[in-house]
Amino acid sequence: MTLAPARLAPMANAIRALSMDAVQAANSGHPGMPMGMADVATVLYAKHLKFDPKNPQWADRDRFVLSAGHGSMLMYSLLYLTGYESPTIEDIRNFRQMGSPCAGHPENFLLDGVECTTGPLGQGLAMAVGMAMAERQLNATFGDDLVDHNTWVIAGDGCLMEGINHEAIGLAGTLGLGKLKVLWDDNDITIDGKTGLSTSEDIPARYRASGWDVFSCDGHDFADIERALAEAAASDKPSLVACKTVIGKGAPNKQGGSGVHGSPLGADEIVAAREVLGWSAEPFVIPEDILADWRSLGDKGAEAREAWEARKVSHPEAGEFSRRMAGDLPDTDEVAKTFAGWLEGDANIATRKASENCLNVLAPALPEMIGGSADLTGSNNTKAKCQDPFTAENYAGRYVYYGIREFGMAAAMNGMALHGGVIPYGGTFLIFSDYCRNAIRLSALQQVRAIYVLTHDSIGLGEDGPTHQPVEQVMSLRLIPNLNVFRPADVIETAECWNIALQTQETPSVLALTRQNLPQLRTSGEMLSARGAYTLRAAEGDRKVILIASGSEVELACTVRDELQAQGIGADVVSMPCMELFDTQEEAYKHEVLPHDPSILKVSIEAGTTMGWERYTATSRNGGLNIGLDRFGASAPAKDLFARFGFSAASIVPKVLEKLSV
Ligand SMILES: Cc1ncc(C[n+]2csc(CCOP(=O)(O)OP(=O)(O)O)c2C)c(N)n1
Ligand SMILES: [Mg+2]
Repeated sequence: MTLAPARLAPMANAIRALSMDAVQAANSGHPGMPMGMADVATVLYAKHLKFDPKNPQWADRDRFVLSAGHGSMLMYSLLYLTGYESPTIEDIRNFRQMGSPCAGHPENFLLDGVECTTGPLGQGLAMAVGMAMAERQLNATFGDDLVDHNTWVIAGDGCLMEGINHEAIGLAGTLGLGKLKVLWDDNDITIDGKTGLSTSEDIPARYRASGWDVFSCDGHDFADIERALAEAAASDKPSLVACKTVIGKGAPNKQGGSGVHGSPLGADEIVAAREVLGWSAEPFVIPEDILADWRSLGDKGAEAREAWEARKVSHPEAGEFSRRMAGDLPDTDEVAKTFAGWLEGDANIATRKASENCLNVLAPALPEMIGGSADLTGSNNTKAKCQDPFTAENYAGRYVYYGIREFGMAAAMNGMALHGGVIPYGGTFLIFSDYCRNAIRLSALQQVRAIYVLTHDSIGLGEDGPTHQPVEQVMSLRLIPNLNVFRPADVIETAECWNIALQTQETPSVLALTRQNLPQLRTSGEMLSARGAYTLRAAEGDRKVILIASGSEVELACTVRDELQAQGIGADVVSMPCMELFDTQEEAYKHEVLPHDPSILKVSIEAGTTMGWERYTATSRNGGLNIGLDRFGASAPAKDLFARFGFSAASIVPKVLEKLSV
């Protein structure tokens, strides 16, 4: 069924009415963007978007990303109008209230039809790049019959102004992601006023220079919108459609100004808008004929989905495709056997190298793993031998050269993970986690399995000096909820941490890995890292001290222990590769590893910020001891730095003895 322009106008006005009424009821929210982009969104849903509201998780649906997340009422209106089970009209009435899935900004974990969480400007579009990458990768693997869909984005001036936009479109252009289509709400307005206050950029020229096609239209002329969207859809390049719009279109006295960006219109202006729009229905009531037109779009999607189901039935790889899309891991018995065999070894290697060894076992067994690095492949050791580059010429490749685009990489990884069917991991130096921190935060908030391989994890990287030496990064990443931060101590823990990261579907992981070699400390035990912390060396005789360490400092803790034992002082070494996992253990286990026994001295050792370690050491003799680094490092060989900053048995043992003596 094709809807004539005369039918589209009232459909768009339904979005406007819901948006202004919901924002008014909540006395908070952003009416300007949904009202301005209502016409464009209506054409997109009516003429292009492939979706089935009754099967929101259908694998071959088009992905739609509202990158301008503040316009969340546009998203909620579209989902309700097209007939998704959720949100209901009641949910929309409760926009922004406790318990409503119609949250302030769209949250992927609250609504099926929301592909990703948006609101931090720029990241939605950058995640869409990842979705389009996953689509092409799976298409190259499973063919057009199973995977062939577009990724559509609505983005505002803010999304295009953010620095991450440069990274995202550069990557998309280079990779030739022709199925990515961005509709730009070109309204010349941001919060502070006219865009001209802060930018004079020629955006179409920038996109063209990055390998994109650029189209434009009058965003309030249905025929013109249709033409531009059809041109974009037909292009084999990633495409930008500049949609010239009026923010708050339909609010006669307020449209076109920054005042409608993020404030309710007010009762009088809503009356005036109803007049202009010819909208006489009560708030939250959509006239039946208009709702029927919207719902008919959903029915059209059902046909496309059924045709796809029919193709899938006869597809030889259907089972494997379903497994990958469900996010289930394949049989990994062989991997487990290989890793178990390493216990027999004596590997004196950096954990970044250990991670590479893991990848050379994991990547062949898990074809869904898509690796990459932000131009540090040889340093992050992220490329497995079996992986070919993922390029415009070879979408079957499984290794992405992200370039020096940490933020763009992390956002793309989120998009890939959200798309499903692939497990993204990507590397950079740990110090540059700050460049992509908000995307790591969004991995955690969105509950996706993205795995960050962050190497050169302390002053142990040596000569590059304090600009490159993480001090506060490991602890500050631990502050992010629902993020597992792993700092393995040797090859065995590295393999265990990789395993856990892959098995944890709804929590992203950081692997903080060393540049410098570390001896193998473990020759027995199975998946001990899954407990977060465990007793690696038990005290001989009376236990007086517990040394708790992570990563490269576990070796040092073992040396300190041996010296204490030589003086007749019983000491445990607890290796703590993951605080978050330890904190979730049952009390009895936690008490066994770190007893609340004031007669025992607990000492933490980690070459980074000490703040945060007190919670494991404070319940101990004389308040415990925290060995760490609360200042910037320096340029020197690693061994000199460790000695200079007190990471030696010679420095630590006397401190322990002193604490024991008082
Ligand atoms: C990274 C980030 N910085 C700042 C904000 C706060 N903010 C929300 S919307 C907005 C203005 C965006 O302008 P535009 O995209 O043109 O939206 P419009 O006003 O046209 O709806 C700002 C600064 C944000 N959400 N994310
Ligand atoms: Mg704007």
